[in-house]
Amino acid sequence: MLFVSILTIMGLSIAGEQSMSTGAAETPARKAFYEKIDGRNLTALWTVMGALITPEPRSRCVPFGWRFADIREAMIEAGGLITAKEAERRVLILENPGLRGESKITTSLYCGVQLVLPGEVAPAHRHSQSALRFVMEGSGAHTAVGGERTRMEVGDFVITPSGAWHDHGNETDRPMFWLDGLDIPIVQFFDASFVEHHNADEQLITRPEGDALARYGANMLPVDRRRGAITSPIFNYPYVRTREALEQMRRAEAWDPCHGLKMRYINPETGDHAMPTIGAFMQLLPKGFVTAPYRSTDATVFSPVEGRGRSRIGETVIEWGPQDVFVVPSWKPVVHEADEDAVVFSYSDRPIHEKLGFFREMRGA
Ligand code: GTQ
Repeated sequence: MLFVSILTIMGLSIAGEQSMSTGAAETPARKAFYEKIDGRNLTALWTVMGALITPEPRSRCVPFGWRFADIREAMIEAGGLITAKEAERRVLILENPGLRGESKITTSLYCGVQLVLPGEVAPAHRHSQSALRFVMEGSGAHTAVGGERTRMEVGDFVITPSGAWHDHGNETDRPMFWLDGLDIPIVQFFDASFVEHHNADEQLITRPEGDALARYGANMLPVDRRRGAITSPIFNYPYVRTREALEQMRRAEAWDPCHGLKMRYINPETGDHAMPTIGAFMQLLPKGFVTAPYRSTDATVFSPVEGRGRSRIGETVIEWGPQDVFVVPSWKPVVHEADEDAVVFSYSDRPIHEKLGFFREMRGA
């Protein structure tokens, strides 16, 4: 007898599949048994094993893209409805269509777009979650971390370490938009969330602007500094530097078939990723470049800074331009195609995959 069921196990829907991973049929006696043990909070492994231990990643996260113009329009409307101070953070969450209601763009990562209007302050707080900012529009609004302010420009990669006080402000005359990438679902999974609110809207500034970058981002380290922290001491990786490095490297014409030219942001004290839970990357795809198919276990969020093109993710094709956001789920093959020189930022949970031995990638398939 073919047993067809619709099961939802740990949020994983399996429709029309044999529920018994062993292929064992459901007899009346077995069914009665399952019902009996269910009342004791017991479940027979052989009825769920196939859904738990899968031959390859099966994710509810789906390929999807958001147009910046659409996000921007909604953000401006939000700007008329609530202040940054009242909201604490005026952010619209980019929710994966396969994960609605969970505040997730991938199974393990959060993505939002934050707006700070001229004259506003997003008040100081600190939390267990680590955050990255990727600047989308505006010039010169600031964030403060560790007693230092940094003014932000489009394409800058800015980080807020776990447990660090941070507040944002905009003393310019233009709105500022940035993408927020946080490890909220990871902290949630481990039930490890703490937050504190500062007694002042803005933290005390104790260091001159640019101090961290000079101290840690000039291929030198303070002489007596011995061991690096798990998060990079640099908290703004300016786009001008990143762009210049990519431009210099392109002259070598050493393209990776799957990535074009792809670099990862590092913690200069350890050589590891800049953040413990989130890996961040910037890649250059020259005009006309079509990548070889690539898949990896780390579901990845992409946001182009410059250029236009499209990405085929499995059967889904997503057209993209500057500041759009799209997501490639775990183990879905992706092919990128650049119509113009394109510079594309991305982030994923790769540091965790690597440390726990889960990371796998496949090139050309
Ligand atoms: O800027 O501190 O998108 O705490 C979500 C939570 C941004 C932030 C978010 C946050 C922040």
